[in-house]
Amino acid sequence: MREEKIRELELMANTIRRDIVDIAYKAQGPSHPGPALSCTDIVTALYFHTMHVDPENPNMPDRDRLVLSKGHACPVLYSALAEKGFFPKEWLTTVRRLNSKLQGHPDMKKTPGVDMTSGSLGNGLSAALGMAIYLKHQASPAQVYCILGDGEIQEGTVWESVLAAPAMKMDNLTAIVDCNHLQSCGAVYDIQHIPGMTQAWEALGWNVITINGHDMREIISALDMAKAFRGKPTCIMANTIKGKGVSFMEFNNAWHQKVPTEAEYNQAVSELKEERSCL
Ligand SMILES: Cc1ncc(C[n+]2csc(CCOP(=O)(O)OP(=O)(O)O)c2C)c(N)n1
Ligand SMILES: [Mg+2]
Repeated sequence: MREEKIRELELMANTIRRDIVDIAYKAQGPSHPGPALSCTDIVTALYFHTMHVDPENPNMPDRDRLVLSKGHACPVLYSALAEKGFFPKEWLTTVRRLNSKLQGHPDMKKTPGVDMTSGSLGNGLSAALGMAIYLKHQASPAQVYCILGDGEIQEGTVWESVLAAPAMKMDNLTAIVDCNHLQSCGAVYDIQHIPGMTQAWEALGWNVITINGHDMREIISALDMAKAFRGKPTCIMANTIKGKGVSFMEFNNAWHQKVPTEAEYNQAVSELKEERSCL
């Protein structure tokens, strides 16, 4: 991929990070900035490089689908959808407000472009698998992507789909695990670490690719490989940093769902100040 395209994607990720910080400051209540910032580069690559979607026709039958299984990170999804043109950017100032189309967790009945309602952790991969089975049955070229948290995969329901998808050879399904090493109450390692997690997915029949989830070249190349891979679903293990991009939010789990003060908001915005080129 050309250097300019990578740079454009990085600048878009920066714009989306600014939106996330803005939402965190203006939303009615805590909006999970840390979890959104850890998967910003991945969501940017999906919407601005990989996924075939049409903002004018959000329900297009052959569109690629994204299930944000870690639904609490929805500010990143709302920003990407707004930047892509699914709805006006002004909506981003209404997150979590009464009667807003942008609620604290994604709602497919309220928000154009949201493919699956989520928020109750552990359910997204089964929904994504269901979509993949349907699309294959329709001989559709569409791909299904599902972003899971590394704490979320402690949920037993996730593993039913981890077992079922390879048995059904669902090569139109890509799971992306946002490995930021933290969950809401502390470090994944201290709470319920899954030893040999990569090998576990591999042993159960997945094509596993491990990447740095903030390196746009690695993300793009993994997504391209996943799309081309035949016979097995792909799992991208993305090593990330919770709060990535804002110095005082990085690695700091207080930002799982904290609202910034005015001074914190201003500092975050100044750290993310960078002009965006036209995509
Ligand atoms: C079934 C269920 N239990 C508990 C919660 C509350 N909850 C919200 S975020 C979170 C931690 C998730 O950690 P992880 O999956 O690692 O995502 P991260 O925030 O690190 O991106 C929890 C327990 C929930 N949303 N759903
Ligand atoms: Mg996590």
